[in-house]
Amino acid sequence: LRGANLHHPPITAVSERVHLILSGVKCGGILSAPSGNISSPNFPGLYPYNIHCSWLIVVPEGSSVLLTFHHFELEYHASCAYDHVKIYNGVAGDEGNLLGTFCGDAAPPAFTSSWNVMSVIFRSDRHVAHRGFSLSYRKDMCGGVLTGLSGVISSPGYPAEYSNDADCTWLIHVSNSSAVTLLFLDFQMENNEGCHFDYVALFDGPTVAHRHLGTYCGANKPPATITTHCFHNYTYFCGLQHLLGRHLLA
Ligand SMILES: [Ca+2]
Repeated sequence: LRGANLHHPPITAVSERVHLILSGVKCGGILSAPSGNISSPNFPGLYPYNIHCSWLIVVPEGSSVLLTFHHFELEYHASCAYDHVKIYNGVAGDEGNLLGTFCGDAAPPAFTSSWNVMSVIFRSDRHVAHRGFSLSYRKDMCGGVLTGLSGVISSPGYPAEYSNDADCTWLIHVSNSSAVTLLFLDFQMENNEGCHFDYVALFDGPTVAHRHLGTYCGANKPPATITTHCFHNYTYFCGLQHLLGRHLLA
């Protein structure tokens, strides 16, 4: 256990900080492979004191990042003020995109980013080290945010048949006063009346509560071209659940 005067020894603090900076443990970096692993330095040994690591995960645009912790053991503090892991939906330091700050022994839940960039920050202070953490990430099978002037969306594994129980969401985000035109190049899905099983649904906004543009499946194919008025500057695809048919390409 840490005592209050152990944590902030007033006389030795400066010399200790100099020593730790000179020890220069390297960590962090940019990860652009479709999957990978991250762990605290020295894992599964004790992590170093006074360390700051920053990992940036970047997967192809239109994809999202799925993050899963396998081991988590950091020094506990009620507000994680000593040692912590921070997860950002995007680049680090943008506190509006902070998904959570974690410490102690309770592993963070699995996270999925809402676009193609995710950041992991690890900090330790100058006393009390534990074994740290290990996690893996992978590019999600489908879904994501598209911000370019043009892009391609296809069902998972296209042109092969899509899998059962896929549930993919794409968000097309364009600048103010732009219209979005969707060209359906190929569309082969399980046919069922009402499109209750496999379907593609379009919404003019970031949630299913926004204006519904249409739901399509099987013989109920979408028109070759759909142009939205971009009421909310978003177009949102939702669905592809319980997929049994062939494939789709938009
Ligand atoms: Ca510590």
